[in-house]
Amino acid sequence: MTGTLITVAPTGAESSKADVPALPVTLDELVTTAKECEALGASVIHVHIRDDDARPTLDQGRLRATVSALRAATGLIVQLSSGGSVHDPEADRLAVLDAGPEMASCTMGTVNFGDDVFLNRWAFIVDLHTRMQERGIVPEYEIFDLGQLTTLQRLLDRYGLPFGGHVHVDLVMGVPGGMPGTAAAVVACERIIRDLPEGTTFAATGIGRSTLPVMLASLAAGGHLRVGMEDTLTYAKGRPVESNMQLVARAVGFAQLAQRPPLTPTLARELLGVPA
Ligand code: KMH
Ligand code: ZN
Repeated sequence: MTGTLITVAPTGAESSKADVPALPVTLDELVTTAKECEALGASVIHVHIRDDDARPTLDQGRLRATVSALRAATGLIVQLSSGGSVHDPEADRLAVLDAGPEMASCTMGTVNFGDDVFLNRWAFIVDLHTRMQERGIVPEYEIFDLGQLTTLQRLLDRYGLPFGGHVHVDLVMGVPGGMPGTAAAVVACERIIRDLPEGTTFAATGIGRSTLPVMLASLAAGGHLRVGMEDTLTYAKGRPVESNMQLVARAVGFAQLAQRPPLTPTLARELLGVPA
């Protein structure tokens, strides 16, 4: 498949609505954003949700309502974050799978995360992976550092392929504490990804100012793209991001220039092994 999978990560768990008023935090804001990003060319939405005070939450009722609202209003593949925020306990992160997403993220190791620690013990990773296999949820393996690709290899060797049989990883680059958001790091990851099961695909996102180099390097290396206000709040020097749509539109433009136009949600489902 020669197109580009474009995932939008519109909200995240790190930025506050007070600091970033354009961040979609209510269900209405999220659904509107999702529809507009789909119309522009996104095919997957990576979802973190907020409570009534716009604080990150993993509330089960809200997660379920979010999944059904996004599925009713769009054709996007709905991927819930099992990463949550650095403060969320493992039990709540595992319970995200109970909300019935088609996909969920699954981070492949512990990483320093700015001044915090994003904890992902091996036993927790195994739990997430095997529960997703049992429930028919397709994982996206989040990779914050090079060695986490080796952890993924070990996971697949010991516990088998994910539901759907296709392996898809997302390189989250430029987190303070993780791998750098550089073209050299994208290429280094791509070399290791070749040792993963045949057909493994990857997307990449660069946090902050690494957005552009990572996006260009990923396209050049045959990878896909994740963009959004979870990762990027500055569009260009001195220009705050106005909306998630602005970031998706830029990614679509680069993908078209690279002669790899955005995949529709239907083609994205085929690629990732997500049932229609
Ligand atoms: N919010 C970060 C601590 C994921 O969504 O799976 C973790 C994160 C990864 O965003
Ligand atoms: Zn996330």
